[in-house]
Amino acid sequence: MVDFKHSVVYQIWPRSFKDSNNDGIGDIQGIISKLDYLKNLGITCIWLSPIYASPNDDYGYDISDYYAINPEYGTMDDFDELLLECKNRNIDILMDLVANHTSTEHKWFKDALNNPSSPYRDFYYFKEGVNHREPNNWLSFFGGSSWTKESDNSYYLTSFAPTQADLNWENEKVREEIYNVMKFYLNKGIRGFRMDVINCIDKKPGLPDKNPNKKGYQFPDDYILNGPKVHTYLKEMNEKVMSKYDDVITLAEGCMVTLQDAMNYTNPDNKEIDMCFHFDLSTLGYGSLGKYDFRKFYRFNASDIKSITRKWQNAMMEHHGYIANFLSNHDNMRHIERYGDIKLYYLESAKAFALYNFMLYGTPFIYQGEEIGMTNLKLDYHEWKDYEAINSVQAMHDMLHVPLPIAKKIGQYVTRDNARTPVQWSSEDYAGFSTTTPWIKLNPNYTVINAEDCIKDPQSIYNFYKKLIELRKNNEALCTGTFKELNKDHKSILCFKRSLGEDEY
Ligand code: ISL
Ligand code: CA
Repeated sequence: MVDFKHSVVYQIWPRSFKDSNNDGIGDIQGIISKLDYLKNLGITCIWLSPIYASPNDDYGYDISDYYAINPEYGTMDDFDELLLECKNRNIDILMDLVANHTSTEHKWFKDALNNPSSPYRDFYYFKEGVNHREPNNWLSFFGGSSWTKESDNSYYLTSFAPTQADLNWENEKVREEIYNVMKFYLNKGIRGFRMDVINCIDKKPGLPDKNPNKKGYQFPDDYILNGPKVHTYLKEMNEKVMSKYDDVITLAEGCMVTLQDAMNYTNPDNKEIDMCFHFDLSTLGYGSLGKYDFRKFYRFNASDIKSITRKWQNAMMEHHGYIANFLSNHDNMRHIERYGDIKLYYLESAKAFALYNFMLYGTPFIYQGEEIGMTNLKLDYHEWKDYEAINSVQAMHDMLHVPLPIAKKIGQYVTRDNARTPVQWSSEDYAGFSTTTPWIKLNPNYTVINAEDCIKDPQSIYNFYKKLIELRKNNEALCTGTFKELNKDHKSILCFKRSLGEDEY
């Protein structure tokens, strides 16, 4: 067992990790078959993106039953087997806790919808419309209104996809239900949770219009992000759930966490959670409306990376908060191309950024495939699977009057599908991921970029990651030592020192 400051976490997005029964969809038995690969890489912990029952409108982030495994991925027995096989190898598991919303297919929501006196209506935000319009002007994260119509003049809040209904955390029964889910999986032996958009669970009371004088949908920003009660709920969750178990690891995900929010969530004195992601790197070059706001042309330079690094590292030194560091995940194009240059410097890009991520203070996360240098695949519009991309392209067209061909080009560049193509295990047919056509297009470069070849080549990206992980695991200074930047004013070189006592890197 390894504590969170000494963990090295590997994110698995199960649908594209490894298919065991050759239906083209990754699954739990597929994960089990690759545990030795992960053990060999040296990781200590897996973060499993959602594997619960789901209609898959948002690939598992729309949960229809927290207590059931998506049959495409296997059964609860398969999951128990995964737990056991991980335990045998001293690998921890973090599950994804998606508690800001459920799928509209969840039995709570269905009851709320079908039965006017259902107690579950208060599990969600149902509200009357205003002047034949939505109850307020909030913009959804995925484009368009945050409200979905129930009937003529009644709506429910859906801050992400229209089939992801926001849960009302004011209702203490909702909180109890979520705590029960957490206990169910902790009792099975998982180590903890990565908490999906957990900074979104406190909505501004009364749900008022954002910027009421402006026209069109407005991003609700501080009306739904990092509200004061997020802290209240996390403290309660800690008291009722985490504190009852030994060594639980918790990680908050949520876009637009400010430095102060993050420090407050993770300061151990506050008894909330252990660590937090920030998105300052992944949102570099975005306009104020987020990923699909192309008005800054996704441009940035080395100084931007330096100042973001400085800001977060220094904050942790000063405020006793703690972050997890990542470069790629299932929500963004792969970083090797976003921050690096694969035409001129393929290996160098992968290695330089890996070195950066592993030498920082904060727990390093790896996203499946980055350790073998997988790249983005520019999928044609008709091949897209990502709801966010499909809807945002439409929203760019409708709201900002961007011509569709241009909107699609932007979508192709930033779509989450880029990071969701199947993991390239070998140069065999279907990249050794499956023996049939996968659910999403496979990157044809698997003949040259694949795990099997990487493992054999001592100079490969994979072997570089392996060395970095080993280095980090065996050197306390790299895990808990201080951070000090050395050449602050240099325009392009980032240089810093990690130290603990005499030990300096
Ligand atoms: O992708 C983003 C920024 O690049 C974010 O806006 C992202 O949508 C946000 O951080 C929330 O992501 C999480 O919750 C979503 C789900 O679709 C994502 O996959 C998940 O990581 C809703 O559950
Ligand atoms: Ca399968």
